[in-house]
Amino acid sequence: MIVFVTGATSGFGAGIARKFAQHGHKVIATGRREERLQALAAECGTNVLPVVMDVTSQQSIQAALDNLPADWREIDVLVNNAGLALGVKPAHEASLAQWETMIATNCQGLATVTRLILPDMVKRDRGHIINISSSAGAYAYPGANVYGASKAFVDQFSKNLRADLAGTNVRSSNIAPGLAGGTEFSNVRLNDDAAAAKVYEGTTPLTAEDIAESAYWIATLPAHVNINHLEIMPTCQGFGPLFIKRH
Ligand code: NDP
Ligand code: 8X3
Repeated sequence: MIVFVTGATSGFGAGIARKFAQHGHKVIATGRREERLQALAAECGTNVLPVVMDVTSQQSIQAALDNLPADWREIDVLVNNAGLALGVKPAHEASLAQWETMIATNCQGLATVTRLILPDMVKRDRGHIINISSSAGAYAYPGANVYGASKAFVDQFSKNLRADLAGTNVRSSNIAPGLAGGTEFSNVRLNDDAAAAKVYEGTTPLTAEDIAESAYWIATLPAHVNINHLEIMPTCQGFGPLFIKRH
């Protein structure tokens, strides 16, 4: 298979790229940090093609696709993983610029990459879109405001792709992970490495390898099987009570 992974410079995306490459698939590993992509390609060998791409720029995505070598063009699996949370302030104090970046990356970017890759999948009547949303798309928590809403977009977009792709052999799946450590997610969100490390203190969170395992399983099921939605949490994570203000 040819697998196109967004956000392969770190965390889940790098884990997913490694997993598919280790199993002999060709991986187009994309992201903004070129040196990370080069290191991944050096580690994994010729199965990994490093391609610099910013999902917030349609021009960058189009250039990445236009410049693919001839034998890397028939993308079988698109893993829409690139994404980020910025900040944990309540909505009335949050940064508008950070909100814009999250929407541009997690919603607009994911939709644009999909729109530019999907037509060829439909033409070939073969392909698979695997989106990475989050438990934050389904469960509200303080400070998740736009991040959680952007992941709810990913959940619903994944389902609506299923509706549009009905009658084709192109699959659409959504993975919604809960707390996952060993990635740069909290470093980016909090912009403070010490605070980021504290998020995982005393927990055994999900890992990039766990998510890669799930993505690989979803993509290698028989062609007639479509996993619509897969919610995964670490065993240490559960549900809290609804908040009640008492006077
Ligand atoms: P990381 O911060 O480790 O990885 C994020 C990746 O997204 C990086 O490779 C980064 O690459 C890429 N990215 C960010 N902005 C852009 C952009 N504009 N263009 C291209 N690539 C971009 O985090 P995780 O691996 O933890 O997160 C991966 C996905 O999983 C995200 O969508 C996140 O929301 C989601 N998620 C994470 C969870 C967690 O607890 N860790 C749980 C649930 C979901 P670069 O900066 O080089 O461009
Ligand atoms: C990342 C998981 O709980 O930090 O999407 O929002 S959480």
